[in-house]
Amino acid sequence: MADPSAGSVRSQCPYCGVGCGLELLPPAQPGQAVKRDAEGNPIWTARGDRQHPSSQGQVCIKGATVGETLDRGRLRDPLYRATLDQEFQPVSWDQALELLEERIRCTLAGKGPQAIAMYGSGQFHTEDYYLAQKLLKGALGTNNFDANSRLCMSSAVAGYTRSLGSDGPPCCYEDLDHCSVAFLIGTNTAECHPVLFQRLLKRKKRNPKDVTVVVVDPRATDTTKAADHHLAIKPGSDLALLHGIAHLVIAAGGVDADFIEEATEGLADFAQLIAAATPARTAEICGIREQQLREVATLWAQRDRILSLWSMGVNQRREGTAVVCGLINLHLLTGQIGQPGAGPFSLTGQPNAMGGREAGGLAHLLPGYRLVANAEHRAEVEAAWGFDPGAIAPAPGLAAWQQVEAMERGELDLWWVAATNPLVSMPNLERLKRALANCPMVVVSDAYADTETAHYAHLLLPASQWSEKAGAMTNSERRVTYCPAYRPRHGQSRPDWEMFAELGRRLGFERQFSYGSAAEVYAEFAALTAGRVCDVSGLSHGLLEEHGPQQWPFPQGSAPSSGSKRLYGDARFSTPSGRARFVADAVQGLAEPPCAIYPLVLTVGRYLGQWHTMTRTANVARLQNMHPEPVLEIHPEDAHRFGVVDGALAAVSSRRGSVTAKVAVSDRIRPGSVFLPMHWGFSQDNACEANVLMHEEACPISQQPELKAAAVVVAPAVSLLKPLEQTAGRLQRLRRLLTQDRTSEKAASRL
Ligand SMILES: Nc1nc2c(c(=O)[nH]1)N[C@H]1C(S)=C(S)[C@@H](COP(=O)(O)OP(=O)(O)OC[C@H]3O[C@@H](n4cnc5c(=O)[nH]c(N)nc54)[C@H](O)[C@@H]3O)O[C@H]1N2
Ligand SMILES: Nc1nc2c(c(=O)[nH]1)N[C@H]1C(S)=C(S)[C@@H](COP(=O)(O)OP(=O)(O)OC[C@H]3O[C@@H](n4cnc5c(=O)[nH]c(N)nc54)[C@H](O)[C@@H]3O)O[C@H]1N2
Ligand code: SF4
Ligand SMILES: [Mo]
Repeated sequence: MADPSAGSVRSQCPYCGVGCGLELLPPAQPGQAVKRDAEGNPIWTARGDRQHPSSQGQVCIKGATVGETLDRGRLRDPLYRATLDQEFQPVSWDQALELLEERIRCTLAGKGPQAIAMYGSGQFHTEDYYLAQKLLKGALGTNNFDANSRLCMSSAVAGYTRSLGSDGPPCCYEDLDHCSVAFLIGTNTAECHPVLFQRLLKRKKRNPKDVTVVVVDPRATDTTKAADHHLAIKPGSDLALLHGIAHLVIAAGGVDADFIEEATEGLADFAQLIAAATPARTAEICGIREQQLREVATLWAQRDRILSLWSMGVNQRREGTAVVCGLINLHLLTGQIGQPGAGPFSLTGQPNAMGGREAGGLAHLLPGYRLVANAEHRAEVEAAWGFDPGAIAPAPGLAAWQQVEAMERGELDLWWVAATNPLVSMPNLERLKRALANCPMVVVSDAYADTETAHYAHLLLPASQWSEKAGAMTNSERRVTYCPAYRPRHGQSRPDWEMFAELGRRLGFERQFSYGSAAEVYAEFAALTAGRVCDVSGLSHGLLEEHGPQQWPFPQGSAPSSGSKRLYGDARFSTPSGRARFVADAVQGLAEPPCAIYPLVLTVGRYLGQWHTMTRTANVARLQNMHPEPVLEIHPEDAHRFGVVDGALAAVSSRRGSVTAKVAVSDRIRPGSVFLPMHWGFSQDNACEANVLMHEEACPISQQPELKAAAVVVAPAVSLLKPLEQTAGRLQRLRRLLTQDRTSEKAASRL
């Protein structure tokens, strides 16, 4: 019998940061009809790759259906309009790049490089990220490159750096098999990192006593179903909780004195700070019973092999960095780091958020975990890139929301948005929309046509996406996977890195931007990481293709599969003294606490079957059927108090605006809190622009906005409030835009 997997290819799933291995089978399988999506496009079938060490053949519903998302609704040609009230017209790539080049030259000669900014994405491949850095930070002389990772991982980056001296998650997925306590804080792992959650759940089901699961989340979620202890704390009280646990660990003598003595500094200040974090006070601030707190603190004091996992419930806070450091403090106090089953493990959100950090993908970073503010680092990168000394500006560039504020003040001439959809995902959306009106040129490179951000663009550049371009991605456990181009590029689309390289050449940097392939780009990046914490100088596309995914550090000359599972096994950290630091931050709480007018705390998160702004997942019937609409979760007491009824509509209002959504009354959420999903932007049927309600106040250290909490009020509504953008004019324009693409005619007719 013919091998059913003949001609299959291996890659990393392009959705979440678990980074599962996928095996992709061509549309035509021996003896079977060609598989097609609802519009007749041939589709590749995805299944778990058994050879991938991170996921060992497992896959969730998003990964399994990714093949159905790759053709529908795609942007096919470059499109341009001089002003937002005009219709888009197709232009050639040559014209599109000339427009960009002209704008850049004109801005450089006028306002200078600071008037140019790019907002990129953890969904870039590493090669895209790397060349975006080189173009903006090296060639143009502006550090105004930031990414949606600012909304996602920047508190983790800042927290690791403050506590351990460098970014870099020290753990690996195998730790889920070894830990005696899994401490899940601010993560709905079951829905957002499903394959990791299943790995833990399987172990728990096999032998419930083998691992104790603690979940800290104001809501009961699918994740809390596995919990031995669910601490449903008040939103934003995590730091108080962590300090309270530390207080009890010290009181119980549960500290690892040898580890503290040999490997840490700063305990005295920290111990002094948390002396006031008594159990009674902590339980009150967190809104939990003292007994619950004591039980969980006893685990920290007594158990070995404690693994903590966290994501957005921690990072997306005005005190996000402080909470990350507060969690690392507990690991330092108990010596739970660098050993099997132990350590502070941030689960990255996007498939290549990690690669982005390695490639310098935030406004204060340079490739190889280097810092813009460090003169030596700048000189190393300038020399490697072949730019004059001083080419890289010495100050960090504008972080994501600072770019918006700069537009508001009329200081940006060009805002280039690539592989992210900020008109859904950024906070304070109405303010963002107003700011955009002040920017003379907004460029959007996206794989799909009907993104909300496209409505605010002058120039749309069609991007080839995962499966159409070769590149590397790094998952949460520092494992790099080669992702081959196995399908033809859609329409006239081009990989992001190719756009950046061609623009670099057009701007006169022929030598710096001439590459024959993505493999050459990767080779240059990899060489630049030699000797750094995230050393991948021994990796290449060729090695990854031949030997499969590899974990870093992987210095030049390393043998395949010799990458380190864990960092800091020797208890030497990346600080100048080699010691990890206790960080003593006082508790602040929410930036916008509830008040008499807005008495509820809204939190915004995710559903298992939807991915962010739904440009891909809305195309899959199975996923749409799982989550046909956005739903407001509210506790029965609050529903009664505000007069809203299960299944009816409610208006949710904050200081910044209102949205409507269907109500689900549920005692799974804490009284005083309500929940909305982030997914439904204004161009979706059932639009519910949750981020209209959210504020932009951010952690002062990481600049990550508090996207997990805003003060709101809820009231019954009689009809769905349609976002302003859903007017006939805009929809008609979008319909034309979509029909540029033959395969999307049906999508357009749905509008
Ligand atoms: N299905 C799916 N999976 C995804 C994504 C997706 O869009 N869809 N996106 C990926 C990306 S980029 C990311 S960043 C991750 C995000 O992954 P997660 O962080 O797990 O997901 P969220 O739903 O944003 O938020 C997690 C939880 O934080 C809780 N929370 C809210 N406020 C607080 C608080 O004050 N304290 C605590 N302790 N918890 C709080 C919420 O109730 C929620 O259950 O998911 C990744 N995986
Ligand atoms: N209130 C609230 N807001 C949030 C969050 C939250 O929890 N609460 N989460 C935040 C977080 S953690 C994140 S990560 C963001 C996510 O928010 P976004 O980044 O805005 O979400 P996506 O829908 O993933 O956007 C990715 C875009 O890139 C396009 N794309 C896909 N592949 C490619 C490619 O190869 N090249 C190019 N050029 N384009 C491509 C897709 O079509 C899509 O338009 O949202 C943030 N916003
Ligand atoms: S768990 Fe994440 S990486 Fe794995 S298949 Fe699902 S979406 Fe893809
Ligand atoms: Mo994210």
